[in-house]
Amino acid sequence: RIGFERIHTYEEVDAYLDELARDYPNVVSVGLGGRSFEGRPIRYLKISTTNFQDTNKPVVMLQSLLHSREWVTLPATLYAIQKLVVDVTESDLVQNIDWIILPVANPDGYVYTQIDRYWRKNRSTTNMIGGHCPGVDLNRNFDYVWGTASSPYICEEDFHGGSAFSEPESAAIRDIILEHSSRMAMYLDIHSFGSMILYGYGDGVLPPHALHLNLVAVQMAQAIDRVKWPSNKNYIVGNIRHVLYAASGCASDYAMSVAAPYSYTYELPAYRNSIWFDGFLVDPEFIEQAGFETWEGIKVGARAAAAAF
Ligand code: 0X9
Ligand code: ZN
Repeated sequence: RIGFERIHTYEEVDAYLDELARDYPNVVSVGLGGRSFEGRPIRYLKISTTNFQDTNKPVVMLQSLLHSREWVTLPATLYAIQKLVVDVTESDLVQNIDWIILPVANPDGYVYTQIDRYWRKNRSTTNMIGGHCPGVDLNRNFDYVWGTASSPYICEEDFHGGSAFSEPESAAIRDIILEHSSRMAMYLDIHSFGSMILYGYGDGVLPPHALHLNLVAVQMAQAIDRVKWPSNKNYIVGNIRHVLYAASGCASDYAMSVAAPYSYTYELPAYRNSIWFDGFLVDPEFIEQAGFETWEGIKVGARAAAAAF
């Protein structure tokens, strides 16, 4: 069991995954997606009441910490694990859906944020010039219109890397997506902050089912708004390019293009007391609330995606 009084470290999460696999061997197993640039295992939870390998159930994939400074996204996926595996409060969600949950999508970056809190990218040194500017923005490194709305400059926060999937972390996520592409109904890449549910594509081109994407996102947003922290603003829903900015090589766009019809970038709110806030930092009293609110949205989205599967 893991608490929500603080945000846990990479090592703690890693140990927790093993603990779950030990305590719930019939529903939980741990997958190894490969290794990060610095060699850390990229491990994810597979949750299935039947055998994960041979079933036709839809899969919902949740992911957090692709951007390492977006700490509050971690308790959001851990909360989902808690509800699906430990509490099992909504048994239909585990009966009808298989889940893939990747809590630390960028392990090296996350470990590095313990000393440099605002680090966003991974820690790859491949492109450094004169020992400066490590790191690739993993959410610009996927193969969907790669390199068209991102930075070619190594020091920029949205540096896209040498080529699509040049980074072991994005390649590992690609492989997880592809392995389950035929039954992936929903992919949620959880980020922060801004209170938004965004869908592709990052160049502003809408997929044929955009109205469905929008409808399900609105339903998710409404479910969250009903229970949200009162001083936080309502969620905004829309195409990334239309409501925020153009972005290429995003994980959620890649997932939608090859696998999941319902694919979103979920931007959690900033959870702070002070109005002089920095939205990447999280006041501890909001950690469980963040998990709870996000879960309200995930439930609605997962049920809709599974019903349409
Ligand atoms: O820019 C990003 O990577 C995301 N915002 S963040 O502040 N967390 O960095 C939004 C990406 C959304 N992209 C697509 N839906 N394509
Ligand atoms: Zn992000």
